[in-house]
Amino acid sequence: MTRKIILDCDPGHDDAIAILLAHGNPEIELAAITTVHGNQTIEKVTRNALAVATVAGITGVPIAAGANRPLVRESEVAESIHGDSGMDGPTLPDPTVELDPRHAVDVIIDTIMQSEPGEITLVPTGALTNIALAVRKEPAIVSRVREVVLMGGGYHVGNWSSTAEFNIVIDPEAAHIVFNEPWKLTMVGLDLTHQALATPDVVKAISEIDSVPAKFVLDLLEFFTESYRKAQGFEFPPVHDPCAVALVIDPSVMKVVRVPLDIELTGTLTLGMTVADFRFPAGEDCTTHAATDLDHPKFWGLVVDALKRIP
Ligand SMILES: [Ca+2]
Repeated sequence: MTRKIILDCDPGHDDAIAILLAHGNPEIELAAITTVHGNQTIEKVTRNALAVATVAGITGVPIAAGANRPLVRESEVAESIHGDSGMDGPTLPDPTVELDPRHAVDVIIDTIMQSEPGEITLVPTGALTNIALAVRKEPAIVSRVREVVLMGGGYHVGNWSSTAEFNIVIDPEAAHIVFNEPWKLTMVGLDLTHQALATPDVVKAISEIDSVPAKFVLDLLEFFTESYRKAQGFEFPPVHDPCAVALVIDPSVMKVVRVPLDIELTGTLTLGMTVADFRFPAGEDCTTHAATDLDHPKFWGLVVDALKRIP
């Protein structure tokens, strides 16, 4: 059975690789790609999503633009990591794929409500603004999605502040809405994604694939490696977003624990922190989960295999 996902993203180097993993893996069907402000402005990340779809030959998948700013706070972008375009490094083709005229929030709602209950999995890899707006506009989506598997947060470490991760802290109110709905939610956060390093053996395996999408990924990783070295002192870059897609493909790719999670909205030092309560074993009524340990070879094996399948 293929798994149908809506990928809500802000491409973004690692978002682009998440799109390619979802497209190239035979277990996943992309029901829609929706974009949200984040790594760059909504105009830039939407253009990037269309460019990735063009490179990968993705057709027949609705691609729609969403929220241009957080619910409450001023916009913030991650230019230090992703550059002026939001996806610096490769030469971006002029998109040949058309943008869906609907708002991303309506595409999310329409796709879920027109599918069977339990058919759609939401995979957000950016700020949670679109998902929060969709929940408020059509609360019935909460019981209809199979689960939410998101990249964001972290229970030990932040990257945009000492305790908060970028996707969460740029729109903490949206994250608060999404984490507190009673759907099954899995946080693939920094504790996990900082294990998903694009090490030299990974780059070598991708460089042995002779295709335009593989070359595109190499160019993305070259820029990403340099920006993570300069901005955050990583030797090899953590490639966050495809980890969430990988968990949907193969649950054995990482360990996940059930744990109560909530979003800090009032802390002076901890705004946007994803607070995990590890004091007691979580009860059956707890719907939130956190990813802890990655099988690095298995994860990158999925990415390389997907790239080999995209001509
Ligand atoms: Ca992202």
